[in-house]
Amino acid sequence: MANQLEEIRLELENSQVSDAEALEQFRMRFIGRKNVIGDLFSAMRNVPNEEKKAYGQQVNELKNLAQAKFQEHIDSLAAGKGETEDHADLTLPPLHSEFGSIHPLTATRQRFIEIFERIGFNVSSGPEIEDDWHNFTALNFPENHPAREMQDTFFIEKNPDIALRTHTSSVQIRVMENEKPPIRTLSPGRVFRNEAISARAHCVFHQMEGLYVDKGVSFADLKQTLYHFAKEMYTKDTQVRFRPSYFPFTEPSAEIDISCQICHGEGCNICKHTGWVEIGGSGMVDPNVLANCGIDPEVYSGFAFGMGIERITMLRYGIKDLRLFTENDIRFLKQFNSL
Ligand code: 2NM
Repeated sequence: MANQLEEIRLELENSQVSDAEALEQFRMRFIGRKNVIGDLFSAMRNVPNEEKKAYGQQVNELKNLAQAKFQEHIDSLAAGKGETEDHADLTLPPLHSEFGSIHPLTATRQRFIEIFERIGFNVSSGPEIEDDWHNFTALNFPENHPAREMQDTFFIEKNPDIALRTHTSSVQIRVMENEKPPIRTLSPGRVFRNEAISARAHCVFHQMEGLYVDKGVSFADLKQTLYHFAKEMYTKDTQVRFRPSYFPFTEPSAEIDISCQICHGEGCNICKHTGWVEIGGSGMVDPNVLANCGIDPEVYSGFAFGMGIERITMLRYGIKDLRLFTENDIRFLKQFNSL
């Protein structure tokens, strides 16, 4: 008896119906008058009294299963019909398809490039896995500089020194080694630093570096170029200020601040009530760096700058947490679908 119940259950589970005729056969065997499940109910009188209850329950379950399967077969035949016979129902609402959109970091990078291409810059790229020379030594980093430590840089091999680049200045070293001035180039790309992930830091982020080397390039050129950039990337009334700073690869060096885009100088959390926010660093390329790349510092001079694309984007759209860029939350991303 138990065997027979199990056999019918398997038959139902495995049943497949490919056309109307097969559906009718299924109906006759499991649903119609005088079906196999009805026979099982009739057989109840031969079941010992103490087993009747359990038996009845199992047969009932089979009856429900048969009904569910029958409906499933009807549905799948109906669905298939629309396709094979090509009778599209033009009254149905359209299938909703979501189009992807430009990621805000991509939009900022593209705008950055657009602004600088108009003043004669090209775009350069280079490897994300760098050697010590291009990432540190050519950039005038001293032998004992803390950035060369394992806790700041992801090394692939410590000796010979192969690491994930910590900035795209390494790309600009490659450009200076391979090309003659005038050089006007932008180097966008992923960079890697061994940092804990937070709202303000990530071990992978994107940089945009710029480099202009020619005869007679001065700090005035640096300032005017970055004024122009700030007004184009943000608004025409954006103010720029330079604060003295230090980098191994530039002399003199300056941090670049812009007037706060959130409060316009009124004072807010973003600018910590100073009215100014830092967008990057800059400076005149150190003569040692030019010489390291085979460019005569007695003839040529240059300026360079570096910015985090995440930071520029956060200020542009008022995004408060860096992690939003990599979480791929559609609710965040779809807000940029008009870019
Ligand atoms: C910065 C700040 C200041 C920079 C220097 C160079 C190179 F290759 F010419 F030496 N490229 N980028 C530079 C200068 C980068 O990032 C905060």
